[in-house]
Amino acid sequence: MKIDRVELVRVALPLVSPFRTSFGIETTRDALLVRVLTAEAEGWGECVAMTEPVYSSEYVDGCIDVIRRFFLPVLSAHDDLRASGVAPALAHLHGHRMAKAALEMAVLDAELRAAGRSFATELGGVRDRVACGVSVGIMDTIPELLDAVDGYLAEGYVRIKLKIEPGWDLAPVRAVRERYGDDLMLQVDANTAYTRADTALLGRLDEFGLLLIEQPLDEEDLHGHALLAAAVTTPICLDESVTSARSARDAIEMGACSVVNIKPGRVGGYLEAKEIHDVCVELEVPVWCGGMVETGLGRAANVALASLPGFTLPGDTSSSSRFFAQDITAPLSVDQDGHMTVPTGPGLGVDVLPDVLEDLLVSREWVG
Ligand code: SMG
Ligand code: MG
Repeated sequence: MKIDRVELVRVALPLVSPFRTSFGIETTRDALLVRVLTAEAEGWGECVAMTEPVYSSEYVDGCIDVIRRFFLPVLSAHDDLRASGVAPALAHLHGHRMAKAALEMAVLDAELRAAGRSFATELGGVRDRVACGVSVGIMDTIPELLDAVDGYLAEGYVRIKLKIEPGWDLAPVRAVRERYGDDLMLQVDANTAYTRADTALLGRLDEFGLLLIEQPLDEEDLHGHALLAAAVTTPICLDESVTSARSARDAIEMGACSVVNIKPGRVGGYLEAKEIHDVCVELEVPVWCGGMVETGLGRAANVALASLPGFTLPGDTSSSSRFFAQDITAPLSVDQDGHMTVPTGPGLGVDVLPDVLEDLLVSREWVG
């Protein structure tokens, strides 16, 4: 394929309720979409960067700049570009994985739409439905948290993830365990909010039988995670620290984690995400699909990825309605039994609703 034109589309999706994590409170999803036009088909990608560099070093304005200034000129010069060629073509340009992932996703979508193949088929999916969990933000009070969890369980979610931070960890976990019992699949995510000095505190979570503790320490502190993993019984899962198949292998081999959260955006795209999956299957480490408050585009692709065989834990693959009153695609929804159907149509298998896009539009520009 040859890229004819690329449009960067920025939309603002109001969240149904504020989403608080250890790094901040989000009330709107500032989403950057990449639309690639080729002679054969149009493809859409979604960039998971946030407005500010608070989850990782990337941020939306930076992604727009690096795409426009450096990545597109390289890709547009290729007369026969395939999705598998995007990462190699950009490999000499360091970092910026979220920006690269968005471009690769759009090229892959165009390629698969042209070929009439779905993301799930292309990536190697083996399930037509995936089990879904939900990520629950930090709340002001325990009753407020329990109300939220009540609601999500009533919707069918099979696993609850509580966002934690110092001062909001043992008490919410204890309260949820007491209310719903030991059978509830429960895990926590600290988004790097703790340090090695918190080992004893994090060890007190052991009594609650959590599935995992996600990214308790700094993203660069792999050794610290290995020390922590040796000191506590709850499995340690890495999110922010895992940026490639190589870093996943290293983290696992040094004992820094025994579970991996795979987010395509964080690692440079769905093809690298599949590589990480393959490494984890080889090393017998369970994986699950993370979420970055994606629109229906990223959500559809994540569900496709989660249909691969190594995804043995429920993902943060919640319904569009978990975050948005109005998604930019037809809403993706979890069934009453907590599963989501994997899209089967060509490419992402979902389409942007032009009128909604127009309503939520912040800016759109042709960049190549
Ligand atoms: O999309 O369901 C979702 C969000 C899941 O908690 C979630 N994501 O660190 O795993 C994580 C966070 C990062 C995004 S917070 C705005
Ligand atoms: Mg996380």
